[in-house]
Amino acid sequence: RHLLSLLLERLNEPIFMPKGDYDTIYFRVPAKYLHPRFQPLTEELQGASTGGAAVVNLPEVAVPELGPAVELSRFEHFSLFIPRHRRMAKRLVEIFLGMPRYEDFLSASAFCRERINPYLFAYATSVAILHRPDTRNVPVPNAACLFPQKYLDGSVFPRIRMEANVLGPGQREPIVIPRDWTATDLEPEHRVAYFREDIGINLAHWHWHLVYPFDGPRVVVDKDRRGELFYYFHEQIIARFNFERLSNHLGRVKRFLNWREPIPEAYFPKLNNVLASRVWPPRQADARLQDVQREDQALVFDILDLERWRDRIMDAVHSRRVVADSGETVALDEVRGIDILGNILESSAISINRNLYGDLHNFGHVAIAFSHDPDNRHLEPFAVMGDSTTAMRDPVFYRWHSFVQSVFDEHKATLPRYTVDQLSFSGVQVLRAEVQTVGGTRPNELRTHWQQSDIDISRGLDFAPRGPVFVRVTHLQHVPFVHRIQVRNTAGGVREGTVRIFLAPLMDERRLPLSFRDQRQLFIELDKFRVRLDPGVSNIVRWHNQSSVTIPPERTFRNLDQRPPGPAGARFDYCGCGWPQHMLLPKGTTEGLRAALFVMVSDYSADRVEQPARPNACSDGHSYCGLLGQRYPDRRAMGFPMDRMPRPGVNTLQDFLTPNMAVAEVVVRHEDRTTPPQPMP
Ligand code: CUO
Repeated sequence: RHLLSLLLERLNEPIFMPKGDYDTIYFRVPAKYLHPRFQPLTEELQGASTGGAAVVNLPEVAVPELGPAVELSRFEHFSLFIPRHRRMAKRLVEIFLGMPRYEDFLSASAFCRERINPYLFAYATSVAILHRPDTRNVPVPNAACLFPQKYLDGSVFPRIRMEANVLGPGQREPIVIPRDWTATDLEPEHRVAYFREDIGINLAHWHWHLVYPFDGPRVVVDKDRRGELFYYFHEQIIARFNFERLSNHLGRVKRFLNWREPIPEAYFPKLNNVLASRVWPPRQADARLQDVQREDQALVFDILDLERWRDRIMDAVHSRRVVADSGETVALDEVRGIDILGNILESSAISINRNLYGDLHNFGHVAIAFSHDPDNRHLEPFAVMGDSTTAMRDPVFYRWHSFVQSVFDEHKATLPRYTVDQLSFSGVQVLRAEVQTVGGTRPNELRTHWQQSDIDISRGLDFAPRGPVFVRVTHLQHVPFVHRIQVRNTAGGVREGTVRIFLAPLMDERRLPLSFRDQRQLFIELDKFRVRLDPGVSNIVRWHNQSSVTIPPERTFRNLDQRPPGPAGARFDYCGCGWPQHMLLPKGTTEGLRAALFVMVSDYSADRVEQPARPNACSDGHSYCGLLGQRYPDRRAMGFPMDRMPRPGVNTLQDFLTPNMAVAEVVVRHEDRTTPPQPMP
């Protein structure tokens, strides 16, 4: 087990308490590292027997001034959306990145662990692990294992403590969390709660924001096309959520446009902040946003500020240029426009002009998150929308992000349409595309059902007996399937192509055919990969779990440092960013939801990005996450070829097709059965 991971476990227990699943590691640190409350114990601790546990002596390092990072108490929530917290996180990340050697980083972490808010500490340490060259092979611990209280029903914890205190590791049984634990179907939005509250989806979102922080030292923020990836990842989340809604007879999400109107969607998260023994505040139906006056968070802004930023950004989009901080005008063109706009709108620390365009998306999260107590009169912390770990649970997340997407769409609508020439791949035709479900009798039928998985949350349980304690959750799953694609190459030589596979619903909420204009925005990416095309006909076979969108289930449900490391660069590298495999497909319906499977093979010589191959670049989920420490591995605009308005004369998906594309009609059929937990590596 990795020492850094041990430092991130059970963060309310002081460092000198034994670590590891069975108390096998004991950290001995300089007395001055300890919390002042525990320093009188120093002598006792130095002489104490470690009961056979391995002792790790951490050398004393000179830790620079922690500055603002110590201002957040142990018992508060931490959120990057709040500028005061961003400054704390930035300072801490700077300190960790600045430690010359790995051992110094480890020791500085131990020092900070005793003084810093646990969520802030875990965030900064995880960012540093991802960005230090010497910790490339260190797994970033699974946040659901460290902080189960941000993912699981609060009522689990007393039950699990009882289990762990009374029964030994061999006798414990998983605590079963039912599928419906936050609401009932009286609330229509609850029909898609399994998506909003999915552990894997929430982990993917948390991890994405860990890999692409919008604030922090420049090396952490300033990454290739990060603004565009912010656009694309969230665009895909909305498309996937809409697909899920159509699978449950709900209309597509309504954008949250008028911020003075009440929000009809309520949300009662039932999460406990066990570190602080506080619940996450709910939001009643018809709550209204108000001006935020949270002096406690050094945070004061008005709804009018949001509206002003929105209008300025819209002006920029429609005039196709932005004004940089320096006063210089920069075009929002087809190459860099979306990236510049993404950084402005989010906003990130590399926004071209934060004074003018503000911090719209982040402050929208904050305004919604404080709607229950905007001036701190009740001393309530922010709600789930205030933390990227929990934000996706709330129905309003999707309404807010649909608004954000609509600004990006306005920009995309100003760009030239793709011409037939830009879409084609000369000499290459896709003859046929289909999917085959394992055990299925008909082609082009995808199948989903429910499945249980166990997750060990013992590392998130402070002051509890050691050894694994499992909770059993129920989530969506699909039956394994394979893509079969037939491609003919008559170009007169070997060619290389990029296969791009998308899926979109065929019918809208009224069960009428979707126009291509609308359907275009509902395509979810299923896979993208490179192929070699020999002259003649190639038969391409691609499995569901090879998808460039997803990560394998063990990365969602396991803390990966528990398993023996695989060969470097192998499939089981330690990267948690990516969509969970079990949520690759929408649920579909019992009668079978009709959908369009779209397959395109583009010319790899135009897609290719020149860069040295690098082991452990976290390549599994690259469609939504890019490659760690490298450029985004596809030169085309993200979402290509569905990202722009279609050329004139194209009214249907069929009209859109060029010979290197094919469409198959598929159905996604859901069976209401639940399978037991599957063994994982
Ligand atoms: Cu991911 Cu709003 O950006 O939560």
